Amino acid sequence: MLRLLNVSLLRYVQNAAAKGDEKYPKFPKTFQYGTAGFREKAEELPHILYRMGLLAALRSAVKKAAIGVMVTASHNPVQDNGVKLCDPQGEMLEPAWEKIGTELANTDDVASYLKKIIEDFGLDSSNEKPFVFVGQDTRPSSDFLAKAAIEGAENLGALVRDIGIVSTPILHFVVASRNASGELGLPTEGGYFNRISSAFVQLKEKEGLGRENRNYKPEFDFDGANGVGADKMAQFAKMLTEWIDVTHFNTGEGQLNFNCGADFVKVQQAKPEGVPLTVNRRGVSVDGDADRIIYFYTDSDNKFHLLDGDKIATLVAGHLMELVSASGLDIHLGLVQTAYANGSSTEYISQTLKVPVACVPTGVKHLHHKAQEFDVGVYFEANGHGTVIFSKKATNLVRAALENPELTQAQREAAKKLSLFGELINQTVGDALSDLLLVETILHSKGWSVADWDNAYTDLPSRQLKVTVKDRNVVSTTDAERKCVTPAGLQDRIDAIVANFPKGRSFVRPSGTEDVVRVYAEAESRELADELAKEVARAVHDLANGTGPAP
Ligand code: 16G
Ligand code: MG
Repeated sequence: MLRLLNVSLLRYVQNAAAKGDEKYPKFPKTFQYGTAGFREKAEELPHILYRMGLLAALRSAVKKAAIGVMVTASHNPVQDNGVKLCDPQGEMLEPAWEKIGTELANTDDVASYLKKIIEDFGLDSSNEKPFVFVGQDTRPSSDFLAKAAIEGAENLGALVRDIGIVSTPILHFVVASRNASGELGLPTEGGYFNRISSAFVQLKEKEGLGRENRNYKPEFDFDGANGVGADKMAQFAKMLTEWIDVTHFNTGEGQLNFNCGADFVKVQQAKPEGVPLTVNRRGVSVDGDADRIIYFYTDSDNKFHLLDGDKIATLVAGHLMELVSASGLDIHLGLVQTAYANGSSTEYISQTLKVPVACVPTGVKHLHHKAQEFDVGVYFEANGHGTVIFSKKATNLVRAALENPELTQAQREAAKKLSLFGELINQTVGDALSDLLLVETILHSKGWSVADWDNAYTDLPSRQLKVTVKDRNVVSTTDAERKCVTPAGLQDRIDAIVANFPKGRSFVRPSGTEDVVRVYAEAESRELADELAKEVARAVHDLANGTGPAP
């Protein structure tokens, strides 16, 4: 019986490889499964998508669970596209399989490579068909590329469910939900909307406040980056009219991510185009696949304020910490950041909120992994990507507390809220829309305007630059990217430069998604931050074989 199934899988292999070679010939270039999967110009990708369909089918056979394939290049320009796989619990693909993905993408002999995977993992015992979900963003190239992935998976005998245009977090939710046997609700986009909106409404009703609360008003502007987030937010907004009043911008009338969206707002530190300037009104931007979120507003002095992932992390960690204390439960909450977190945020979280903070290298998987070490782990990158995860221990403690007669009414109420937050939050991956409703819930509960939130602490001015070099891999780092190891002498130079800047901090790292070295700097004033970044960029250019003119 076992051998028979193995033989049939191997029979699929020849055929699947041959069909792929014919229809999706390899683009002559070396590709790498990076921190966010493959990301390239769309026309280079068809064979990659087909092969990632094959890989998803095998991954599903290995895990005996549904796997996801998401076609997107997130915040990148519309001409780019990409693909990433999502593992059974909605987490990022396991690193060992990133390597397998890279090898499969580059091999000239697909059939032999597939056979090797089948043999290495002993894929002869599965009596269930592989199951693969495929989702795509709104890029014009996404439909064709998604079809290539579907073909790849089907040609290896997988059952494929094409869920069409969805945000990345919806794809992750659907995969996790299908593998959680009903615990998360239906494994569909509808199931996602229902779970999150129902938790949101219940939290609002529990608070027993009106639509408005002190300085909190339910109105805000939403910048959809001309991507998938626009349409999905419109659906939430329709379900939640009683509680939020959203004005939608960049809903698809303009170009995806062009002068708008979370990445633009964060990097340019400027309002997205298309959104009118209304003093002191909350604005929210998401990125092209709606897994990142940034808030912003302009004050009465015409000064632009950015409320990034750090501000969201502090708001969320602070609020959940209050609920944990009120519940009296033995739950340890911690926050995970990267070196990009503004120094003021780290100080505020550890000194004022008294929440333990960990720092890890850039990339969601590092944050997610570290957050799992806490009972409740809050993680956010400054760029607006993040979420909260509740451990089994925390979930069970909260669940038991709901019915525990020995607790006070107030303790049970706090536990109930924690439980609802656990449903409102998309725990599988950072989710702009779930994060948005999370922030709105907390601001409403506190009665805060966006300025009240912003005033919790003041960001140090920061600047990011990039330097093109001959080979970015000559720069290597340690201590969660805060110190650089090679090239020799660069860290000493950075230390010497930083010493001249009050409240100065700077680090450099090779990008995981672009062929550049990134420079981050913060200092006491805007001018000093800009100058510090420039001086460090010059040092990188000098010592790491910079190409082009010196910064
Ligand atoms: C990817 C990462 C993101 C990180 C960014 C850094 C995921 C899903 N995404 O987009 O977390 O902030 O890369 O880019 O892990 P960089 O290495 O080019 O600076
Ligand atoms: Mg994204």
